[in-house]
Amino acid sequence: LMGASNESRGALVVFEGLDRSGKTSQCGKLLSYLEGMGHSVELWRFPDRTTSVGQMISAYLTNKSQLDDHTIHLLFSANRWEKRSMMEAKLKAGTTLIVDRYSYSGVAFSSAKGLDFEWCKAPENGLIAPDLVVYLDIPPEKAAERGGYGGERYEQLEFQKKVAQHYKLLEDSSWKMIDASQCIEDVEKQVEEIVLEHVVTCQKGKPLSSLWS
Ligand code: DGP
Ligand code: NA
Ligand code: NA
Repeated sequence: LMGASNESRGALVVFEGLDRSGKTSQCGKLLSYLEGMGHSVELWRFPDRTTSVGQMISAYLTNKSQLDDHTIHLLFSANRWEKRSMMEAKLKAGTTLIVDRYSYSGVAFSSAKGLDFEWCKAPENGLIAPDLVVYLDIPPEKAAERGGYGGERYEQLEFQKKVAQHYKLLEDSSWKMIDASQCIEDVEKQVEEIVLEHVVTCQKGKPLSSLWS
């Protein structure tokens, strides 16, 4: 990418929220919306279970393996690091990335288990900072009512309540909170409005920055 212009880069748009907050469907809707407007856009997700690190994470989440809390934390982080250079290349080439979960999940879920908050943040240091974090805000009880959880390791109401508390400690100026207990169409409209502004700002040459900025 040497010599590539910083103009007209893609935006890094991250979705965060509790399990069953609607992230995955809203990411899909946003992808179609931006594609329909003629933007170059891709949908990514973390954990990316397709890599070898991702397969270890998947085995852990489905309770097929047991790992020390610190160990799994570092694997989730490694899974983001192994995609970092591709992420930078895509953004610099003008592709907007919609990312279903990122470092905020990493910190919120692990610190909810009792790991030290700053220790949890440290391995994320230097990953690309999102231009926008869309937080789909939903009371844990309401998320739990939505068609039930899938039975993975973290999908339990009491734990999700702790995750919600730790997420709130991570909110900064890049975050937009959306009331995700609204109907799916209202959430979709709000997401579209918020994201459009950011895509345009990045196309005007806003430089990339790093976590935790
Ligand atoms: P998902 O595929 O989005 O349903 O995520 C799987 C589960 O893993 C979900 O309960 C959230 C959790 N999770 C996602 N990213 C991280 C992370 O970086 N660290 C930890 N500890 N948990 C994560
Ligand atoms: Na899940
Ligand atoms: Na999801």
